[in-house]
This record gives sequence, structure tokens and C-alpha cells, in this order.
Amino acid sequence: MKALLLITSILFTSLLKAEDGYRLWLRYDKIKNPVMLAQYRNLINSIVVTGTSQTINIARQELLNGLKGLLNKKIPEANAVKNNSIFVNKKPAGQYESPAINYEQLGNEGFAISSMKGRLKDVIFITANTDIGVLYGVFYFLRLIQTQQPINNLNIVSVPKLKLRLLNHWDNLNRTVERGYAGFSIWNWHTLPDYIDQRYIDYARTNASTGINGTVLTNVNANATILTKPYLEKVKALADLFRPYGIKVYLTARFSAPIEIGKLRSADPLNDTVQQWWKEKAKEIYSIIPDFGGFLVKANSEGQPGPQDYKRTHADGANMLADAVAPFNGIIMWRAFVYNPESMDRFKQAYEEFHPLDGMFRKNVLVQAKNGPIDFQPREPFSPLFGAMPQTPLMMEFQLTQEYLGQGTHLVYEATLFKEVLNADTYAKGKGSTVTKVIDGNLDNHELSGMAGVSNIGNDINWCGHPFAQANWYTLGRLSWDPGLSSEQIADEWIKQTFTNDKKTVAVIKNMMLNSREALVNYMTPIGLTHIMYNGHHYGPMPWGNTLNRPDWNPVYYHKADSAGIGFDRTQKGTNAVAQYAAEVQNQFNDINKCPDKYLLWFHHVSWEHKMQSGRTLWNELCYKYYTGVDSVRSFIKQWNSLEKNIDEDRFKQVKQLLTIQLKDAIWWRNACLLYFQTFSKMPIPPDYEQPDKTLEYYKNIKILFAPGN
Ligand code: GCV
Repeated sequence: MKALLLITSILFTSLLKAEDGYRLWLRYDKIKNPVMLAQYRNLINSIVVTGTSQTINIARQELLNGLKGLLNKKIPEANAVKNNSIFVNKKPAGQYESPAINYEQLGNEGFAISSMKGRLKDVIFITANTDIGVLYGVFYFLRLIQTQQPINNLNIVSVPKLKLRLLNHWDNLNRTVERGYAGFSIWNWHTLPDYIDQRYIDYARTNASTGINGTVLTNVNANATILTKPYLEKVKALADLFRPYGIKVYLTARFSAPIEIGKLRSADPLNDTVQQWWKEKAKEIYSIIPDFGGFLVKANSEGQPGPQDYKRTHADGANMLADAVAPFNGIIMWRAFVYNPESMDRFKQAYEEFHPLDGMFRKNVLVQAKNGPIDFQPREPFSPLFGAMPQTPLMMEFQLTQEYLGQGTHLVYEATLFKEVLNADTYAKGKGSTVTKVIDGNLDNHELSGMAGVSNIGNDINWCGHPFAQANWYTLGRLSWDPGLSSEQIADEWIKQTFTNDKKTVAVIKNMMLNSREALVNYMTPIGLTHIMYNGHHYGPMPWGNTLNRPDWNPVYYHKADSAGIGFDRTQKGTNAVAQYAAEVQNQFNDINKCPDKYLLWFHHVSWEHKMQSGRTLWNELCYKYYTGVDSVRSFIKQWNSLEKNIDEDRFKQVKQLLTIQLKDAIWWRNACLLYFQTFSKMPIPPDYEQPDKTLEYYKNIKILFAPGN
């Protein structure tokens, strides 16, 4: 009987411990390190939280739950501050001896966490001007404990550097997700507004934990139905839930909505009736959701309607919507992702269309540009729009969902990609005019500033599909709060909160994460190759692709391989796309001897025999990079396997299996690309490399019929 009980209880405990990843980085498991645990237990005896708003109640509950889990001990709530209290208070500490806190500096969302000095011992004071600032402070404080930082001498002030910190969902009303690899949409429009899924609350809480303060609920390939009354009631239900977490709701506006749901005959932005229709629509929306954030718009791009259908400009379109939401303090995020088939170089288009419009947008418009000039490729130079529109706030759009980065199966930590772009120097106002300074509004003195991440969230139990994809969601929150954070620090925090604080394990996982994006670039598109994936689903290599009617959708358009060499000549002798950058950048990219290897084929058509910075010929370098990429994945597998005892069984197995797919895919990319490019270079893959075991024909015949997220 005893044995049976024991077995049942072991089974039960292991069931309880099943690691499905649902808790993301807010796990609050008991601290394993006994010394740290004892320290925290000694330092924290009670909490005092003043205030009764919904947000403050959330903060109180989070602190109670978090501490209970982490310290494995119930920390009581007290009425008065004593020794070893955590004191959470929106206002100055009043009767207690308050540390000197510059409240003005904290603004509407910042917070301070300070160890109070004076009569009472070891009081930690979490404060802000606003309730949401308090909540952010509580999450920050819990993170300190989750990541096992000392908490005995705190003097922290944290203020977000960007105003808009947004997720962009590409979720359709039928719950499919464009480029989604984590199941269906988390928004169940059918059961809203009456049924509130616990996930909505967990979603809000998770976002708030990193400072994300807005969400665009719907796909930029928009459906006007979302703007009809019944759907607005559903949106309201979400907005009401998200509000106490500091999250505003935004929607995508389909430009032709006045025709589709308004029964007008036109959507011309300069037509009075159309303008009036949008004004009425905005009024209706704000009567239902008073703090509605505004609209995100994709117009005249990939078949979406827009102002150019009426021979008007993007500014005309954006301004019409801006005027409609302005009385309610709404904003418009107008996307710069535009290209049409006639252009000689897709690279140049966004700049060509938007640069001349600088200064013509209303004050409440931001132009939202993707990080690079083409489309979320594994590596792109920064978009030349950054630095080129000083009179317009530019919002950064990164893609969390890994459309071109191995989708749901490859382990890729994107912070290094994002940081590469943020740190890039546009030279717009001389040296040091980084992309960060453009988007945080500092370079050109803009009030509005923002960063968006195309969401990688779905209804999979672990939210993001690949366990490591969660890190990219986390990164968006942390980087949009502070673009100055390093990839390393963000990884470190995420690993400690998501997996463990064990030093060796953290070091191994961090190493994998920090090298993962470069590995992917190497096995997919090294040396500045780009856009050579299958069309449609975008999974796997298809450098030979040349059958679509639009040349700028065909891989051959991008690599231009021939017997002389490979790469797209965008120098002054080619399409002169380099001219869109400031002189310093231009000079670098234009000169084959100065252009960094990693961007070489973005800007030059390079001979197969060209001597690279490594001393190898281009062809040999290409082989070297592709083989290095595959080797990196092999090394990730080894590193991961070494952690078997340190990671819970569920997530260990999941990642292990996914890495096996990643390796297969990496080999597929390497072999397919090299065999294909070899038909032009006519050069051998160096004999000391393992040779492809399949023919080019084999790779050309691979078909993926039912790819997700398409
Ligand atoms: C939402 C790429 C994707 C499209 C996406 C588009 C965009 O082209 O493949 O699925 O559409 O970018 O960003 O608008």
C-alpha cells in the first residue's frame, strides 16, 4: 500500500511538473540556490502595497504570487511598513524616509526601485508616477529575484526609451495566422465578447512584464469586417481586459472599408464623403473603446488597396485617417513596405515613394518601416529610410515570427539581428546617427517613437511553437523599452527566467542563442545572398526559382548568378541603390574593397575568383560559409545534449527533436544552394568537405504541399 502511494505521488508530482512552456518567463519556481534563497527570505518579510486600482491590484497579486513561488513561502501583506518590507507606493514615501527620487524623470511609465535608508532596515521601495509604472516596477523587481541578483542595495531608475512598444498580429478573423507557426490565432472572434479565455489575461500580463504597451490585433492584409459594430464589441472586450496592464488596442484599417462596409462608391482620401465616413467610424470606435490606440495600415502593397488607386499619395491616405482619429488622440502607423513589379530594383522602392513625402504627414502619423529594404531576410543592411526622413517619426518593424528564419523549427535568437540594425550608423547627422537614435526620436526631436514586432504568438500550448521562439517575444519587449540593452543581457535574463540559473547551463544556452542567427545566415544566405527561398510558403531553398510572373518574387532576380559571378550590382554602376544612403555609408557599400563581406552580394556582382577578406576566393568562401553553418547546428546539438540532466525532460526532448530538423534543413540548404551555384561557377566543392549525397535534381523536386502559415 505504501509503495503504491509512493508511486502515485511520484507520478502525480511528475505530472504537475510537466513543462509545457505555457508559463513562459514568468515561472516563479522556487529558487534552487540555497544561499540565495536564504538571503531573499531574510530580506523579505512583508509587502505593503498602497492603492486599490485594478492595475495596483494586479501588481499586488503578482508580487504575492511571485514571491510565494520563488521563496516557497507565503509573504504576508502588512498595513504598515516595517523592517524588511517591500513597499509599493505610487507617491513619494511620505511618512517614511524616502530616498531622493526624481519623479519628474520617471514620466508616465517609468519607475524607481530603491533601498530605503534610515530608521527602518532593509525596506525596498518600488515607486512611480502612475499605476502602470508601479506594475512595471514590480515585474522588474521580480525579475531581479528570478535571475538571482542582489537586492540589498538597490538604486534603479528605469524609463522606457520608446513610446510605442507594440506587437503586430497578422491574425485573420477566421483564426488563421499569416506566417504563423504556433497554431491558430489566440483571438477567438467567434466566442468573443462573452467568453474570456484565460489566455487573454496571461497574454496581457506577459506583455506587461516586459513593457509592451500596445497590440495590433489584426493582419495588415486587412479585413474591413473588424470595423463593424459586432466586431468592435469583441475588440472592446479585449481592450477592457488589457487596459489595466497598460496595453492599448489598435486595429488594421483596410483602405477600401468605406466601399466594403460603408457602401460608398469610392475610398478616395480626398473625397469629402470618404473623409466623413472615416470620421464617423473613428467616432463610433472611440465611443466603444475610449482609449483605442489607432490604425496600422498596409496600402498599395501586395494587392492591398490604397490611396494610389485614386492617384493620391501615401501622405494623402495617412493624413485622412490621421484627421479622423486626431480628436481622440489616436495615431496612424502607415507602413512603408511597398514595391511594385515595374521597379528596376525592389531595394529602392520604399525610399523612392516615401522620401519625397517627408514633412507631409500629420503630427499623429508614424511611418513604419521594416528593418531592411526588402523583407525580413536573415540578413539585410538597414533600410535607407532610416535617417532619410528627418521630419517624420519612423517606427521600426521587426519580425518575430520566423517567416524566413526557419519558421517553427529552427532555433534562432533574433536579438542579434535586431541589434545589428539598431546599432547601424546612418550618418544622417554625422557619425553616431544610429538607427536607434532615429527611431527613439532623439536624432530629429520627435515626440512619437516606436518599435513593433510581428507577433510569433499562436494558440499552441507554449504560445510560440518552438520553445526558443519565446525569447524573441521577450526580446521585443525588452529592446523596445531600451534599445541599448545587449543581446547577451537579454538572453541571460530570458534563460534564467525560462530554464534555470545554473551557471553552466546558462552559459551553454547563451552560447547557442548568440550564435544561432549567424549560423542560420551561413547555411541559408551567406555573404549577402538574399531571398532565395521557395516562393509561397518560404520554407527551404529554391535559388533556381524563376517561374513567377513578377520578377521581383523570383530568387534569380536577387542573386543574379552567372558564369562571371554572383550578386546584385547596386553600386553607382548598377542600380545605384547605394545612393539612398548617406555619403559615408554609400562609400563603404559602393566599394567592393570596403564593403563588409556580410553585405557583399547585396551590393556587388562579384567574380567567383574574387579574393575575399579571408583570403579565399568567393566560391571557396561560399562553400566555407555553407559548411560552417551546418557545423554550427551540429555543435548546437552537441551542446544541447550536454544539458540533458539540467533541463526538464519535456523541453529537452522538444528542442532536441527540433534541432534534428534544423540540421536536416541546414544540410538541405547547403547542398541545394551549392549544387545550384556550382552550375555557374563550375568549381568543385573542396574535397575535404563532405560532398552532397543527393543531386541538384533531387533538391529541385522537393515539394512542401501543406506548409503552415502560408
Ligand atoms: C502580411 C511578406 C510576407 C507577407 C506579408 C508581407 C507584409 O511579403 O510574405 O505574408 O503580408 O510581407 O509585411 O505585408
